Amino acid sequence: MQDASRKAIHRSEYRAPAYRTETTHLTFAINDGWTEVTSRVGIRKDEAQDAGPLVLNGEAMELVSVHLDGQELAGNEFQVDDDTLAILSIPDACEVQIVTRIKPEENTALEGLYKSASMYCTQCEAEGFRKITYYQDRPDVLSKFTTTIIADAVTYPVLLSNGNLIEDTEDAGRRRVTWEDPFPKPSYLFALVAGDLALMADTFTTMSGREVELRIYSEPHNIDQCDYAMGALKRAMRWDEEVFGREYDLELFMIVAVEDFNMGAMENKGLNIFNTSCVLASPDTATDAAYQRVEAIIGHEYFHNWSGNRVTCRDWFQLSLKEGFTVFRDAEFTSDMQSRTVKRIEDAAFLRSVQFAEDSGPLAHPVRPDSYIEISNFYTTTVYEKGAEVVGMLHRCVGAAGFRKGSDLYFERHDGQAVTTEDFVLAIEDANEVDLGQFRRWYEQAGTPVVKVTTHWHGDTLDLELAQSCPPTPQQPDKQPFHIPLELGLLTKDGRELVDEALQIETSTKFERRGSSLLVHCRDSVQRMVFKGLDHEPTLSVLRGFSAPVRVEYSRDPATLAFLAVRDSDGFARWDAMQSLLLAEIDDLRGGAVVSDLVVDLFNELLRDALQAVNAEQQSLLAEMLTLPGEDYLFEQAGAGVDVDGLCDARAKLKSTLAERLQQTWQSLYEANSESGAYVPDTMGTARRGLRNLAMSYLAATLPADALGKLLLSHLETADNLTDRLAALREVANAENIMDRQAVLDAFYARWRDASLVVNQWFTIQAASPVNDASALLVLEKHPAFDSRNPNKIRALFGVFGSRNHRNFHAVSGSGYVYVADKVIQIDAINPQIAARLVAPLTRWQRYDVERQALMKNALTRIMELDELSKDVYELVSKSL
Ligand code: B3K
Ligand code: ZN
Repeated sequence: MQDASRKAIHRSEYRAPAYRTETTHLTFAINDGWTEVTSRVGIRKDEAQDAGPLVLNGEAMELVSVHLDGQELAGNEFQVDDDTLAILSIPDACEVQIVTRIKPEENTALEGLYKSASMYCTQCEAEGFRKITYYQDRPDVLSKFTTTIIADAVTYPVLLSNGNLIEDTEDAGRRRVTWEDPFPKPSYLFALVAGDLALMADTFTTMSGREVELRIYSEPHNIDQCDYAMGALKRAMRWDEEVFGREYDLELFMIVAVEDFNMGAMENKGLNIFNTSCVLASPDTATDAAYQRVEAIIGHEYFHNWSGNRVTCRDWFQLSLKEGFTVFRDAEFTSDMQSRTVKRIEDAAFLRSVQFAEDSGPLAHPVRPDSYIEISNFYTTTVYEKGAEVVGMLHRCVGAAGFRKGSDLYFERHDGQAVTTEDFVLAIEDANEVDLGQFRRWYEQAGTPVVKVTTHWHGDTLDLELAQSCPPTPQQPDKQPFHIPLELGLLTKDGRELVDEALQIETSTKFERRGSSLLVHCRDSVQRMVFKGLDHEPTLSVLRGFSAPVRVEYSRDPATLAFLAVRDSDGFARWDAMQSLLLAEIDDLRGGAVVSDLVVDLFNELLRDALQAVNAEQQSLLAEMLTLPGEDYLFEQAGAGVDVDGLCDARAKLKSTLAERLQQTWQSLYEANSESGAYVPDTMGTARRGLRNLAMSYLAATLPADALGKLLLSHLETADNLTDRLAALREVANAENIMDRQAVLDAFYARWRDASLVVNQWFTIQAASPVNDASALLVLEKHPAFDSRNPNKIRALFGVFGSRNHRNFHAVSGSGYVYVADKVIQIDAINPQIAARLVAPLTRWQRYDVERQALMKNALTRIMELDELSKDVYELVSKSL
């Protein structure tokens, strides 16, 4: 790898393209072992630009010929290097034809055109199209595509591309089809699929009465697992009409499920391609969480048709323009389909444990990054999830109706354009006549802001001070104050919401009433509010609804937190109070304390509520509240010098004590939720299984080995769905002392060996088990079902070990770090994007003790010293060392 290709690209260097590619005609002749690609493009000079040569991007292919307006170019009329082809002299308007040959069968990076099982498919975002043909592979070049595919008619009866089918013929055993996409699009939205696929078809009538044909394709043995996705697609299409006024725009919408895929799914125009794990679902192969994920991702990719495809990104620094907005849209969709409160809790928990860690480490970057070496590394939780929080704050600031006005204006103004996050903010601003000047810092400044809350009670008055700060991040030592919308409430000791009553407030801070809360616009480093005329000191509830992606520093005694956990009217705030209480408790346990009666009593009270709860909303909220904070969140919260074993031990101690002291009640909860009819992945069934499996996991923390073995076996054997089976299998895998542990795991594999997605879960559970260290992983990776070329399998074993098996990844011997570094090196030679994902846990070395730091740095240095290192892994490792 030469240093040249490791050069950073800067946002400030953006220049509009000097040439437009107005039309693109592609012909793919697919043969065994090689594919010939003919690209015929209509090029026009942009008069406003200073045009030099026409520089096309292209990598890793054989160039056959170049024609300009029908004349073949001689070798001295163009220049080719490792990643470009430049045509030196170009008329103002012309047609360029380029013939290249590629080898999809040898493409293990799964970018461009590649083969997955028996089918050909593509992945072009962000820069995969340049592995198909020489092209202006950048998102601000929008072109109308016509695509012809020629392949063996028997082996590849299904030939798909974007848009509408306009030609379908057969000659001498070769099938030839042509697709035409009427909407101009950038190359990253191009897609092609060729295979022998089964089809599930349906229709959808749009809000204006047009009938759209819906098709989901998969390998034949999976087609009976596509009906849930089809239902979700129809719900998403209707929801986008109702909530955002967005109607689908082609006559056909297709989804194809593929086994080998680097991420979840891809929103190619009219032809979404999905990882099987994000589209297939049946009671035996998908958990409740997987059903929810299928619905969310089907929605996400569908919503991109407007937020991403009709209006796209000017350059890749604007990635959050489409991703942050679309994650916000899919979260709203899920909130409307499932439980809004639980979705908010799940999203906040994920952000806090994963994005906060990213934002406080060496790879921290703004939602709109300033530079990158490899753009694939910037498909991050900051760009996606924090980006969605930023859009959510805009929504909160202008309200639902104002936000809709803003998004309508955005889509109307920019339909068919490639734009920036600034254009998005401007549309919200213009539609609502608000000043979002300071708000824009959320796009510019990295790091998680801290809001320090101080209260002071005197006489009949509560003084409140909110002070914000933001720690330094790479290249950004000093931060300006953010515009933080902070939602708060005040509770009387009998649980009344004071905002509902006549409350005297003195402040120069802008705020507004929102239901039982105040929405306070914190814009200065310090904000003060004074609440007067109170007859006793109220309890302050801050960050209701997780109204901003910030850390709150506010020390409260356990009794106050317990009160909020039970009495707050905001479900998120109840859960959040519980989290704060449990974090403090775990910290005390680490220091040698015993579990407090207050926590045991609170659990007892919530357990009783869970036993009496009648609706799914209450049950699922209580299940969240009764779940202990995850180890990754404990590590993230611990700051520097994480005490890995101390935290894991303290958490385990808390769990076993709560299990033991409340064993009867857990048992009752288990039994009360055991009666159920046939499996339905609805909110009621999901909530009941959630409570029952939670109860089982607490029981597992206290039952003696033989009783536990019996419980788990019966749970496993009587289950009629994967959620329950995996809940039991996880406890089996985590239990060191169950006699037939290995036999149960083997039997599970033998039963489900043909269901690839279930086998992935079987690997995942073992890779995450605290019983399994790196040596156990070495055995697992030799299992015949493991495939080191399949991203789902790589994630299930290597990814999960590094990100979820904290005790063994961080083993003091260093064996976990050595193992993960070995895997990064192995996978980097096959698939750099996936290797870069695996290396992430090692890049956080600064957070651990000195001994572990040295071991982690050794592992990183060993990777860095490789001769052949992808720029994906190079960028992450070099930035973190
Ligand atoms: N836009 C794709 C992600 C592409 C990732 C490229 N490395 C899926 C999505 O976010 O919808
Ligand atoms: Zn997306």
